[in-house]
Parts: sequence; C-alpha cells; structure tokens
Amino acid sequence: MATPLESWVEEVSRLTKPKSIVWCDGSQHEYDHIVEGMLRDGSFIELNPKTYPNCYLHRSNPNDVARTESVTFICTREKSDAGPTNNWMAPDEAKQKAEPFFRGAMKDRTMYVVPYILGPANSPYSKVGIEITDSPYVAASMRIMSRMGTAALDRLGGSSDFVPGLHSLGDMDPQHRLVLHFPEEKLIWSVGSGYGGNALLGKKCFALRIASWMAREQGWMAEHTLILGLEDPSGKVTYMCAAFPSACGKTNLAMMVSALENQGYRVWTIGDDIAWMHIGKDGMLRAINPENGFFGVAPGTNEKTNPNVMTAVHHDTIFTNVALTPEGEPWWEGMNAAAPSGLTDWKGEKWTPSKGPAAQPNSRYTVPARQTPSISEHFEDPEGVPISAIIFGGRRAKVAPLVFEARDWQHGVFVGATMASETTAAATGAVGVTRRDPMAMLPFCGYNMADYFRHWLEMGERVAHPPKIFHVTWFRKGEDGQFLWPGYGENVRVLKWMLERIEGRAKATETPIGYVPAPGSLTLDGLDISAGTMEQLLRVDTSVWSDEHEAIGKFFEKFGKRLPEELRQEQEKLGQRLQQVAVAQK
Ligand code: GTP
Ligand code: SPV
Ligand code: MN
Repeated sequence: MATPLESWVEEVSRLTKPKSIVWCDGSQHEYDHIVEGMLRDGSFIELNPKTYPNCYLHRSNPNDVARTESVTFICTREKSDAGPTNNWMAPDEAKQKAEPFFRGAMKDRTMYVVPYILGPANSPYSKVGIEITDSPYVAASMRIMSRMGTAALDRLGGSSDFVPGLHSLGDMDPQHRLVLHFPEEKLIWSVGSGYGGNALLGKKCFALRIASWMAREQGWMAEHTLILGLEDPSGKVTYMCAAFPSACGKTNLAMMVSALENQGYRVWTIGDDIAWMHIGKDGMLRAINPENGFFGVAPGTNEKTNPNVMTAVHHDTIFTNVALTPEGEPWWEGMNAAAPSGLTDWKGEKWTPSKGPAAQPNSRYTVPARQTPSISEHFEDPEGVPISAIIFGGRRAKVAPLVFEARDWQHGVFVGATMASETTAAATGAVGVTRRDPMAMLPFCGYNMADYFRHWLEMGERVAHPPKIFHVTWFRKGEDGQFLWPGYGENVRVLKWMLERIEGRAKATETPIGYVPAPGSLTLDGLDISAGTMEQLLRVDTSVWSDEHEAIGKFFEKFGKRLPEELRQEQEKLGQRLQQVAVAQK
C-alpha cells in the first residue's frame, strides 16, 4: 500500500510530468549536487571563495522579486471565513484556475520532494511539511530555512499528518502566478513565482497562513514575530516577541548588538520572523521558532546596524538579487558609505548610479540560524522559551510615541489590532503607503481577522501569566524628515525599560493610549540625544490621536458584527480617555 505521501507525489507527477524525481534527504552531498547543477546552468554564481566560502548569488526573474499579495488567496468554502482582509476564491474554482499552469510544467525539470520539519526536531509543537518544487533554488533554500530531509520523513512515518505544498515555477508569466491556500484541507499551491515567501512554502504559506488556522483550531498561536532574549547584568534572560510588518526591523532587533553591553545588557536570538506559541505547563506562553535559518533583508545591513548577521553571512550563505563587486563579493546599499567601482547590479548589468539601486530593495540573504554569533543556547528548546512581553510596532513617521505599554491584555489586543505601518519593498505594490496591519499579520492571517482577534482575546484568558504588551516606533520622523531615534543597537534602551516594567521597577506616565516612560526612566546615558527630541519622541498628541481614534472606528466597520465586542469597547474607552484629557487641557 502506498503511503499518503507516496500517493500525493504520484498524483502531482501525473499532473506536472517531471523529467525526474528526487526525494531530498537533506545531506550535504545532496546540497552540493544541487549547487553544482545551478553553477552549471548559471542560476548560481559562486562568490569569492576566500572571503565568502560556499556562498552563492542567485538572481530571480526581475518580475519576481517580492511577495505578491494581489495573487495570494485564502480558499475557504465560505468567503466569510477568509474575511474582509484576504483575497478569496472558492476551492474548486482556485484549483481549476491553477491546474493548467501546473499541467506538464515540470516536463524539462527535476521535481524535488522536500520533506521538512517546522520547529526543533524533538519538539512536541513541531510540524511536518512536504514541499514539491521544480526549483533547485527553492530546494537549496529550504535546506537552510528548515530541518529538511530524512529527519522529517522519520517523524512522519506512514502518516498523513503533513502539510502538502505544491510549487512550480510554471512559465514565470506574472499573469500565470497564483499563491493559493486551502486551510480546510491544509494544502498549499503556488505557481509562477520563484521568490521567497511565494515559493519557500514552509515560510509564510505554512508557518503563518495555514498554521494560524491550525493554531486557532488547536488553541495556540502562529505569529509574525521575532523571539529574543534580553540578558540583564545578573545573567537572567527575559524573552520577548516583537511583531513588526515585513521589512520593519525584526531581524535587526532580534540580532542586535546592545548599546548597553557595558552595563551588562545583551540580546540573544531565537527567531527573526515567526513564532509558534503554546501555553506551557508553567502557565507562560512558550515560543518556538519554526524556522532554522534567516531570510533577511540585505539593504541597510552593515557592521554597525547588524554586525552579528554580517559575520554570519560570510560563509555558507545564499544571496538573492544583491549587487556583485569585481572581487566576487556581494554588495548592497547601506553596506558601507560608497558603492565600490565596477559593480554589477542585481539584474547582472554593469551598474551606474543613474540606474537606481544596485541591489534590489528587497534583496536578501539566506543563512543558517546557527551561524549567527548571537544565537541563543535555547534556540532549539523543545518546550520553547517563556515569553514575558509582546511588542507591536511598525513604520510610522508620525502619531505613535517611541514606546508605550498597554493597560492590560485586552487593551493590548486592541493596540495590536489597530497598528498601522507604511508598506515596504517586501511586497509588490506602492511603497510608503500607511495601512492598518493588525499584529503585522495582514498579509499572513489564514482566516477571518475578526475571528483572529477573538482568538487573541481567548488566549489571554487561558494563559495564567500573559505577557505584557507594548507598542514601539523606531521610525518616527522630525519636521526635517529625519528619523528622531537612532534605532538599531540603541533600541536596547527601550527593551530595558520594558524589562523593568515587567519586574515592576520602572516608572511610567499614564496617557490616554497607555503608559509611556516617566521622565528619567529610560536609560539614555552615552546617547547624544537632546531633551527636545526625547520630548517629541514620547509625546502623545491628543488631537492627532483623536483622528486616529476615528480612523480606527472606520477600520473596525470592515469586520461588521464579527468584530469582538471587547474591541469596540476598547475603541470607545480610548475616545473617552482622549476626551477627558482634552477637557482638562481647556
Ligand atoms: P522581513 O524579513 O521582511 O519580515 O523584515 P524584518 O522585519 O525582519 O526587517 P529587517 O530587520 O530586515 O529591517 C528592514 C529594514 O529596516 C532594513 O533596511 C533595516 O536597516 C531597517 N531598520 C531595522 N531596524 C531599524 C531601526 O531601528 N531604525 C531604522 N531607522 N531602521 C531600521
Ligand atoms: C516578509 O515579507 O515578511 C518576509 C519575507 O519575511 S518573505 O519570506 O518573502 O515573506
Ligand atoms: Mn517577515
């Protein structure tokens, strides 16, 4: 008897007609073989073997450089289960639409069967996925990003307990591109793209969209958050999650070299993008990182902003869409002050400044997590690490102060549900447009977001020791359009304040939106920042927030009756608190 996996592979090969089939075992030997093939056909360029050993550059199709939200669908039987924030298609219609793009698509290609585990191999919370792909780039990347190969097959055995993900490059015509999720079947189909989140199906498609659905069914959480540990001078480590939208600073915060290291504060990395959180026996929310590598934004990364990752990417790393120096080294905007001469741009052409950025703005590195010097010794703890804080935040030039603390869990859910951020190059479409991006999950929630908010509220009731909830903005700008806060390693000052709030030590001032640091409670020594700038950074402007309050009301209307009543009440209470202050100020 064929196992469920064998039957599915058979079914897919009848549809896609591959030239050959490779069952990936995840070995170094197999990886080297895939790399050799890509070097031969030119889809990998070997980087300088002295300075970047075992590193390769891949250039994706210029029409395929970021996630495409417009062709990403949640295919539930009922449209209302996908909700007002997702694109929806009926499951049958979606399959009918995509099938022709898959039919015979692999006839000149090798089909890789990629078994992988999301989460530590020995964690009860981990899950098995199988990706079928005709892209060797995807197969190689999955080996870095997940626990790929025999271990996954061993865990699976003959069971049907895996998430199948079918991926084909198709003909790479953007008109033939679809990223489809069938949460009721726990199935993923993606065709016509070879780029990151569209193609590495273990990442956003499984670990967030399908997993968020499973998490609600099973009573846990799948979130677009980093996981870090903040060590204090006594050596105690406190764990925090931070949910920021794509390209808004998760990787950088998770790997930060702390500006307060001389005072004994340092940061350890568990994850930089996704957390799966379960209620532990100790009554804490416990987080594991489903991933095994980092798929990080290259531009802006340098020895000052993220020295840990700069060390990590010097060997055994895949670079996608970065520029190339004449020495065979990768380069991107913000790596150092000036572009070296003789650059080849991300499209493989000779670069001149008039051509725009040499590296694609969403160019990335793919690096094994363990190569990062800041990796935590608890990176693979099967039970996960206990989370004491959840931080929301995004890119917003105005409105939100540097940091504030939510009043309680329910208010914190309201803060997360109403956060807003400017769009980035991580997805196609306009950059810099402010939109509501609840919990940084707008593009990743696999079901109706009103139900997702309900799930958050219920989790708060079930967990005996819920994390404190905060909101941060590293991207506040002054009148001159410059960032007011230095960011990066200096962000540890804000984390330290949070830690002291968790421990009941730091002072805070109550405002209508939550608690901001009381004067003097943020550690600023060694930082050259004026009192005026700090005042601007921490100011809560009542009139600006009154507009915000109204906009939130409008946003909530989208969800109709399905919106939890608690959130409507929170919106009302915010209005009342703003009013009280306005009256007092008169
Ligand atoms: P995804 O991988 O898309 O989910 O992104 P991410 O949230 O991990 O973002 P990442 O850390 O890669 O940062 C994206 C961009 O924001 C990079 O260009 C960084 O240089 C920049 N950035 C990160 N942290 C800060 C900060 O504290 N201040 C400022 N001004 N920029 C930052
Ligand atoms: C994001 O866009 O949030 C990413 C990159 O982390 S991707 O894998 O493309 O989703
Ligand atoms: Mn992300």
